[in-house]
Order: sequence, then C-alpha cells, then structure tokens
Amino acid sequence: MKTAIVTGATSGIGEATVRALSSAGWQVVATGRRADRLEALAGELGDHVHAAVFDIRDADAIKAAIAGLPERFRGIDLLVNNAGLALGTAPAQSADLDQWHTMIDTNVSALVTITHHLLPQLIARKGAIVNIASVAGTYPYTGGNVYGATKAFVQQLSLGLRSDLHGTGVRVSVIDPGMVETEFTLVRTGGNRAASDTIYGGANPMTAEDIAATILWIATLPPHLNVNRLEIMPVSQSFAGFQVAREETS
Ligand code: NDP
Ligand code: 8X3
Repeated sequence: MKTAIVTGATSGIGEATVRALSSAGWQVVATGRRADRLEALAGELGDHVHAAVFDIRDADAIKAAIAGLPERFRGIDLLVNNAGLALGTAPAQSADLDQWHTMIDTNVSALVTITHHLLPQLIARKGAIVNIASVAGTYPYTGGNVYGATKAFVQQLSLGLRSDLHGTGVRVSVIDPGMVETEFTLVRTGGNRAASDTIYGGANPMTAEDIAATILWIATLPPHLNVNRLEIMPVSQSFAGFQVAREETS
C-alpha cells in the first residue's frame, strides 16, 4: 500500500484529496491545525488515515510530526503540498504587513521546509510531489500582490525541483487552479460568509473534489509520465485585460 501525506487536510482541496486517495487504496497522513476535523476525518475513513496535527509554519513541529509517524506510515510515496491561504484583498499600499508575512510563512517557507524533510524518502521510494499553486501565480490582479507572488514561487520551485530531481525517478507536478469553492474566501475575508457566498454565487466554480480527482489522476499515471504543470479553471472563469490610468484631459 502506498502512503501519501496531504497538508491542509482539514477542509477544501486537502480534505477532498485525503478522501480521494483513501478511496483509491492509499494510506494517508492528513495534516492541519484543527485537530477535531482531522480526527473526525481519520475516524470516518479508518485506520489507514493518520491525523498529524501541527502548524505547518513551525519547522520543529514538521520535523517532530514526520519523526513521530506510526511505523506503518513511515516512508512517504506522495507529498501533496496543499496547505496555504490568501489573506486580504487590499492593494499593496494599504495591505497589512502581518498578513503578507503569514502568507509567505505558510505558502512558501513551510512548503519548502516539509519538502526538504521528505526529499530523502521520496527519492528512496521514487515517489512524487504535487504542489498546489494557483492561477494567481501567473495572472496578476489588484489585491493579489503577495498571495500571487507566493504562488509564483511554488510554480517556479516545482519546475526547479523537477530539474534537480532529474534521474531520481521522483515526479514533480504543480497544479494551478482557478476558482474552487472551499473555505479559501472565508479565510481570505476574515470570516465574511456573505463575501464568500457572493464570490462563488452563480459562478459554477470548481469543487474541491474536482482538484482532488486531478491530484489522484496525476499521482496514478504510469511511472514514466510527469505532468509538469497543469492550469485548470471553471468554464465560467477566464482572463481580463490590462488597466490604464488616464490623465485628465481638459
Ligand atoms: P481551505 O481554506 O479550505 O483549506 C486550506 C487548508 O490549509 C486548511 O486545511 C488549513 O488547515 C490549511 N492551513 C492553512 N494554514 C495552515 C497552517 N499554518 N498550518 C497547517 N495548515 C494550514 O482552502 P483551499 O482548499 O481552497 O486551499 C488549498 C490550497 O489551494 C491553498 O494552497 C490555496 O492557496 C490553493 N488554491 C485555492 C484556490 C481556491 O479558489 N480555493 C485556487 C487556487 C489555489 P487549518 O486551518 O486547520 O490549519
Ligand atoms: C486562488 C485563486 O484567483 O482567488 O488561488 O486568487 S484567486
């Protein structure tokens, strides 16, 4: 039985990915801060799902959680780097610096740390890494500033890892989702349910299960295939043009 670790498994894409992998016969280490949710998920799915509760920004906690895995969950074949968040939608000039640091600590530093810890075993097992970036890493939008930059980091790191791991048999993929209805917008808006409902309302967004199915598909491709980068959006979403600030003419 293969073993995956899915970060950010207390809701949204991560939770759906744990369910999808578990249904497909994987053992899964599910991580996140909200212990009650992780324990409920593990309790529901059975003893092939292990709840590892820690704040992914805490490097010592990552190390301790990996070192403390029960014997049969040791040896990770698949790392799904999904934990992440956006905070705020303000333009840079009025953004909150603490929120910027939280996004960098979570989306960049934590992802780098857990990946570094797991690389030796991923190499030993010819495993795979699936990183969750975002369309926000490719297409800038007002208020996306640091969130988009963290996701551009994830995109480029993924390509760099692919290059570094050349010849090891380790696969590295990055998925850039567009709009997925999860708790993402609730978190971004500081718990504003009405704002979250407005964003997703009538948009027919992707579901967490759509992205989980994509992750499962990537992870179960024949071992000679590597999806380098995959951008996926709901049909209802596409691109807007550049903006132009015009001087007043008399
Ligand atoms: P959710 O808010 O539903 O899930 C985010 C997950 O990240 C939660 O399980 C949360 O767990 C975890 N997380 C956040 N901070 C920490 C932390 N400090 N320590 C441990 N875990 C943490 O959002 P999504 O499912 O949508 O987000 C998953 C990923 O997908 C993110 O990286 C996001 O940027 C990306 N994404 C989302 C899109 C969307 O439209 N929804 C589009 C493109 C990318 P907990 O709070 O319990 O710790
Ligand atoms: C989430 C997608 O466009 O809301 O990464 O930033 S977006």
